[in-house]
Amino acid sequence: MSKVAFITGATSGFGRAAARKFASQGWSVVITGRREERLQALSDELAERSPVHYQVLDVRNNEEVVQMVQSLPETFKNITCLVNNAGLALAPQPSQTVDINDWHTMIDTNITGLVNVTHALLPTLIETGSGASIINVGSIAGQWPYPGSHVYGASKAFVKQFSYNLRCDLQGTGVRVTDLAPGIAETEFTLVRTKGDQAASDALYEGTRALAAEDIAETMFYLATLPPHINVNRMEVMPTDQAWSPFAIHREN
Ligand code: NDP
Ligand code: 8X3
Repeated sequence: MSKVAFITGATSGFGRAAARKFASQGWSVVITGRREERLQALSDELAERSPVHYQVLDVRNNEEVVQMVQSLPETFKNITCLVNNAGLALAPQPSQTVDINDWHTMIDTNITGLVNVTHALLPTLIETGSGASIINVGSIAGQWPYPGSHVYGASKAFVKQFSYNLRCDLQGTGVRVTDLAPGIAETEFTLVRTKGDQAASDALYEGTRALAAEDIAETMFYLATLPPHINVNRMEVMPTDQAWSPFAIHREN
């Protein structure tokens, strides 16, 4: 029987590219997200190559998550790789000007959603044991501060520490955990962050070579298929065109 990857946020960006990558390598894939028509289209595309199961899922809703995991079809129940990818940034403005609801949405999705799915899938991952992996999509924003990152970066710092802490508890089970932390990547991420400002999204990616969703999908597949005794704790991946800036100094006048 083929290995099964369970991917959250598979309707776009990294998640969709990951579904394509795993399916192309003969894995069965469980694809989830909130936009059903996109799941249906991806499912139709992938079904030609590999077994696929799709389910509309809002990761923020723990009841929905538990129910979905419990009702997985028999051939998709034994998960080898969880790609905890669903997430978003909102409100790239200074903290003092943001709508509190945007902060709550990021916490509910990037933190609560990620722990909901992890908790529901831990039993099957532990049952799989050696070779199983959890790939938590963090961000460079979880490591490096920048203006307008506020709760987004903090939520990704949570992903990093949660990943490390999970490793401690899972020692001896064979289940690996990685905090995969990408830098700038061209997906729908900035469109979501700016609430639909296509010009702002285009401007961000213009004239530089950002990571593509497929680059991160390759990395995910690499992590999931390393020999079972290897655990990459954290992998930070930036495009060559991205680096750090000097500290900002405020001056009077
Ligand atoms: P996209 O906006 O292209 O994809 C985000 C995915 O998350 C979509 O499939 C969306 O599906 C899903 N999602 C959002 N909210 C929910 C929810 N409540 N329940 C279920 N699914 C949800 O962005 P990316 O592919 O770039 O982002 C994927 C991950 O990568 C995120 O965690 C992001 O923080 C992280 N990241 C992105 C970087 C970048 O520069 N692009 C860099 C570093 C990290 P739907 O709307 O259908 O529910
Ligand atoms: C997304 C990458 O640099 O916009 O996590 O924070 S960045």
